[in-house]
Amino acid sequence: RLIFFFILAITLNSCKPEVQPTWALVPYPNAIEATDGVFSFEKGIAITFSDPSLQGLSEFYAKRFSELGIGVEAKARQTIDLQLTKGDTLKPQAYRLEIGKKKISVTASHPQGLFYGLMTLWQQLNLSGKQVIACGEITDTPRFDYRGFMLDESRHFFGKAKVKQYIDLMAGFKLNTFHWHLTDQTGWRIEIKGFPKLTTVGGQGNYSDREAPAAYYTQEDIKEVVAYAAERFITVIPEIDMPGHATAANMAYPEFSGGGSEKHPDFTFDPGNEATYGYLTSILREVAGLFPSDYIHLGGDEVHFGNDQWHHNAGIKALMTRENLENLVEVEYYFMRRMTDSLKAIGKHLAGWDEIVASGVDKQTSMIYWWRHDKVDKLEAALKAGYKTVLCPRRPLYFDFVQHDSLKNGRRWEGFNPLKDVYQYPDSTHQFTKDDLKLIAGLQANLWTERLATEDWIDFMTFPRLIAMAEAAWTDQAHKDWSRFDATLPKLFAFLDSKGIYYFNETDTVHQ
Ligand code: TNX
Repeated sequence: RLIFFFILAITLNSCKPEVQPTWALVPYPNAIEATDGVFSFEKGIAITFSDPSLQGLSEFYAKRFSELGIGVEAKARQTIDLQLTKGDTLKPQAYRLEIGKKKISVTASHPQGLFYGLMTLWQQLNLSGKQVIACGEITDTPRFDYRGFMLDESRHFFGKAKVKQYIDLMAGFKLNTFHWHLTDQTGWRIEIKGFPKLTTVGGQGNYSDREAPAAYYTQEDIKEVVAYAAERFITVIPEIDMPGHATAANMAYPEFSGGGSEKHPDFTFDPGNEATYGYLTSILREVAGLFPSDYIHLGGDEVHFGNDQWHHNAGIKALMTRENLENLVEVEYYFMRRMTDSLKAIGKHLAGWDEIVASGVDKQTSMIYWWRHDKVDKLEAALKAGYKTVLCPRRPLYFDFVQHDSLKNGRRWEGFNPLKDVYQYPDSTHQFTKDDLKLIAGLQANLWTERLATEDWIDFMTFPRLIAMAEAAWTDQAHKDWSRFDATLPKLFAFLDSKGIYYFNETDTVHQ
């Protein structure tokens, strides 16, 4: 009996208290080592740094910590020291966090890495609801460089305040790219000074209400959002969809319309009209001036919906003869190559949906967004050709799809997109080779808003799935753990409650 207790005592002792529950972190870091003791924020902290370029970053976090009731002084016994290392092996987004009892050191090779290191601390405080955190060392680097979210504001317009709220939440979970779908059939949402009717006429109406007054972002609004995102190390990639999904623009300037089909009238720009290229290039020049991003997304999707009238277009016929193009798909590709040249002249690279894979656009600089999950051959073709590729397959990364069988408002297509599928992507679906992984930039969730008219609805479709995607994009396959993530959900829900975000909770009994 005595021996039994002796063995039990030894066993209990060797199973030191579980470390994991004290780290309330999403995305979960790729290496954590706990040490004894705690660091307390209770008596206030100082944020110290020697590199003057870190002033803005330290002020950003001084504000964040103050919001949590923590005193941030110039001098305090407890310090968070920010270090930028030169010539370190740390990648720009990586960070090292050494949490001692009196001092925390955050080290990175780039301010973005420091931003994530500090975000880890902020999140630990936020999700634990305490001002005391465990000591330890975290060395962390994202699995994928690109971690994105796309919002469609053409079908419904949500406005600056909502977009900033999402950008802030994205930053909280270390996402770094906001893909802003600003133009489509329903509405043109970005002011272009050279063509004012794009917004005053093309900005009218939304998917629920064709009579709604024009809603759009002025160039000042855009600059404000881009700066807000930049402060959070989020790149904003604008999408100006072409040659399809152009109906709103064509309402404003019908002279550049290539027509459409019965179901999708005026769906395309006219590739057979030389003036179209100049028109679109001047639009893109203004867009380029507003977004520091290397890429502008030119869509390129679903052109077949609207090219019925291309068969009868004399300009297109002449173009085909002149350029030796055999069919309308080649016309589409020709258009994309021309517009890529325009982008190049403006100093930007092309991003586009997977329809453009075979177009022959520059493989060194263009980026493909693979969305047609049922066409894996398009993904394979993109990788084989050597294109940098973002994975945003409709299943499971389209958030206009419902996330539970009990839900009615939202899409389904051979199934739907539950939280767990989002979390387990891409490992559940693909086995990528090392060479593939060199080309895969990362993951992105897309929120199309045909059926989502209100802020509550977009929240409900986005959360908590976006947080699951954030972990799928950051945390290595070996460190992903669905049950750990699932167990963190109550904390995440409390956090979302504190931000006034409406979300889907599978354990609720009543939905919608
Ligand atoms: C396809 S994804 C589209 C969008 C729709 C979406 C709805 C893509 C490149 N085009 O225009 O909104 O499906 O799920």
